Amino acid sequence: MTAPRLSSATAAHAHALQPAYRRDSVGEVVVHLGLGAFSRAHLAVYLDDMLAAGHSDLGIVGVSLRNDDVPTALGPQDGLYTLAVVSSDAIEPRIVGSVLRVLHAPSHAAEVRAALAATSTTLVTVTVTEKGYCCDPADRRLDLHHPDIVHDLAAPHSPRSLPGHLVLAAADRRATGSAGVTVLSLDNMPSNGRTLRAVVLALADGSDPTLRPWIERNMRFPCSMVDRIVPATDARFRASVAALTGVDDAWPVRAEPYSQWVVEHDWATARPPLEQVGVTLVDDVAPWETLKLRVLNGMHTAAAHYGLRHGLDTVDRVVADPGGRRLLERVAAEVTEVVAAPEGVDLDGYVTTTLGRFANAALAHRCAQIATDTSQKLPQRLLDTVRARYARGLPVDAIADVLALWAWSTLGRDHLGAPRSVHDPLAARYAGIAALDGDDAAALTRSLLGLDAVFGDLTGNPTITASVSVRLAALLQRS
Ligand code: CS2
Repeated sequence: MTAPRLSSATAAHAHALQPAYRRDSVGEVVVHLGLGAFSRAHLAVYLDDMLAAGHSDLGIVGVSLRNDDVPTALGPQDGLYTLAVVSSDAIEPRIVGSVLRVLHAPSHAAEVRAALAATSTTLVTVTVTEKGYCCDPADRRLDLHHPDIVHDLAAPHSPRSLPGHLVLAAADRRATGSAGVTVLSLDNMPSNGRTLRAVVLALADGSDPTLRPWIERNMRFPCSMVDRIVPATDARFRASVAALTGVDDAWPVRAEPYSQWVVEHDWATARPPLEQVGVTLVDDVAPWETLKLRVLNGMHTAAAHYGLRHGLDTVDRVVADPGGRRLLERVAAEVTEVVAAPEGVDLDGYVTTTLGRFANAALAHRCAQIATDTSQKLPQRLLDTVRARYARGLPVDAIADVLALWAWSTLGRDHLGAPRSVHDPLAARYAGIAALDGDDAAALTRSLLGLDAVFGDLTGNPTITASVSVRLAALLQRS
């Protein structure tokens, strides 16, 4: 017999932890933009815990800005989905109920606009990944030539971009006298809130300059640091969740047991007591985010490209490989030498815990997933450490190895030399560079490290270029 599809009617039959509250008495107060797996395994779970703790005013309207695959999967399930927390010895399924409604922005434009403008909406949360901010990764300023920004400047009432939706929300809220709103980014970028505020203000200046003072007065953009490893869902995992719970979920998500969220105090309205569900509230998130981006995400990007080069498809396999583990430890050492630990954090312990999390084989976290969009990730994950080291006259060795591995990855080959697709906003640039420079390591390195949107003030830096070139030559020789 096939398992029944998950929905409000069937959820109670699932062999899984159930929402510990009545969903029909929960109010829609949060609009979440970008309903990917990460937000469903992180934000929505913290809010599910808040709802269970009796804070019934934190229901989520989930919005997918581009693809309709999540709304298509979760719509018939009344927004319900299964989170499976996986470790080497256990898999713990839980039905998450905090997402009350699921919308696809291009096909539900009026509903999305209404939800963002509603007085009852006091919190807008965001996970759209780095490229959704429509800025150059190096300087994080709004790219006015970005096709979605060009579109949104011309047609501000039918936005496509994240900043476009927020500028329209500001205009609508000003027009209707709606109260202020907190816009909380959960994306893996430095100063994510400040970056978001800057792109929203820059777009507003281009479409309706009178909005700026309203936004400055009524919208707050606290920064936050998020941490939980959430690999993409595949068909096998979906089948194993159905077998375990007895209910078919079109898009369950899996995550490691570890979860962390550090959020700044600066809210437009009364802040819900998130500390009750394990959120750390701080005045300044910077030390937390710097540590996490440079150590954890830096090692992740290193693992991803090492894995691609050596035919190791998942992060746990890289950690189990002596050369892979050594590279990650060397990267961590280069970072921790020049990073300040947040109060109460022991750097060595942080690195050890992180490597232990990477070793979780039950996650099957694919290197190819982490290597996606590396051009958007390099500045904050690795290049800021290069800058910090150069500023102190320290050399860069392990990170040069990683940059060489990334340079090799841009060629779009697998470890056996077969073609491999590269998923990155700069994929076409990479292909152009490869076509021109062939396998000439020095020329390739010059071209790739000449990408100023990525390398900023390190563009063409002779020291790092020389280090990477030598290493890339060795990688190409062994191809
Ligand atoms: C990963 C992150 O895909 C990636 O780039 O490095 O998504 C990572 O799993 C999270 O930041 C962990 O908190």
